[in-house]
Amino acid sequence: MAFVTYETEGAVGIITIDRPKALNALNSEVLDDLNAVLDSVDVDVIRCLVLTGAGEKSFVAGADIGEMSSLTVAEGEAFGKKGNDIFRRIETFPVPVIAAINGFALGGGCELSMSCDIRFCSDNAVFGQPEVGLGITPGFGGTQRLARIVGPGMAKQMIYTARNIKADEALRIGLVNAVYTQEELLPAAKKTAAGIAKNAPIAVRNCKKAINDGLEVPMDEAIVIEEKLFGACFETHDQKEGMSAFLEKRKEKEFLNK
Ligand code: DAK
Repeated sequence: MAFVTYETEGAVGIITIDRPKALNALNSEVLDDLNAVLDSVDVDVIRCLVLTGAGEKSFVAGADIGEMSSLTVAEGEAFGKKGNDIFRRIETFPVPVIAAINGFALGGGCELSMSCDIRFCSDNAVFGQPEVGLGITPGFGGTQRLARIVGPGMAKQMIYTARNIKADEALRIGLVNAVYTQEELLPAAKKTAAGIAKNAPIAVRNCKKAINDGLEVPMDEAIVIEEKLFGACFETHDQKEGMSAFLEKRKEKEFLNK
């Protein structure tokens, strides 16, 4: 793949968008490569993913403006669907995905980070949805996910003004979970990913699904979603192992993802 690399460290997979000449902007090829990398993740082995951008300046500086500039209405819709399908795939991916945002996260870059479960950023990170300044709306889920993450008032302010915000403000409004120096960012993301990977994988997956699916429906239905996914953990090897370890007062647990 030309624009996306994938490596593993134990049960953690690290996906890097690697198109630094264009500040990792998302063109169709990058999106295709990202989709192909997700196809290649062995979710029987990998228990958490980290998604980052190559270089020290940018996570993803948005959808590729050059490619978008001459799209017809039909092509624009198709491009939006391509991105949306991949971002939704990340959002619903069986294992958690941590975005390690190492610089610009503008437009499609901010939207990509918001499709991840957890966002960490470096102190030079810049977030924004500049689309209305380009004559378009956010097209990769920005109007929907930003409002859900930071609330409608703040999302509307960011989107209508097209104003960028820095890492400290992103932290203050809850767009990111934590801010690190550039050097500390990737190690911190990997450390958190490794911590997640140590826990019972079926339980972690079910938590992701319960939170995601539950947020889409009224509370009475959400509680039923939780009940089902809670129940589904029982009779698994990992539920028995986790509880046996507690009862036998031993620290070592061997979670087998079954
Ligand atoms: N697209 C293409 N190339 C980009 C790019 C982008 N988004 N961002 C940067 N680049 C390229 C620059 O053109 C430049 O290329 P060369 O001129 O060297 O060939 C190279 O990356 C370095 O950029 P700069 O020279 O501009 O670097 P600076 O440090 O001076 O500035 C910057 C960095 C991030 C502030 C600046 O590059 C910038 O403002 N970039 C554009 C940021 C932006 O507006 N991003 C949002 C894009 S809009 C939809 C689907 C999707 C979307 C919308 C609708 N549907 C189909 C419904 C999503 C839209 C967006 O994401």
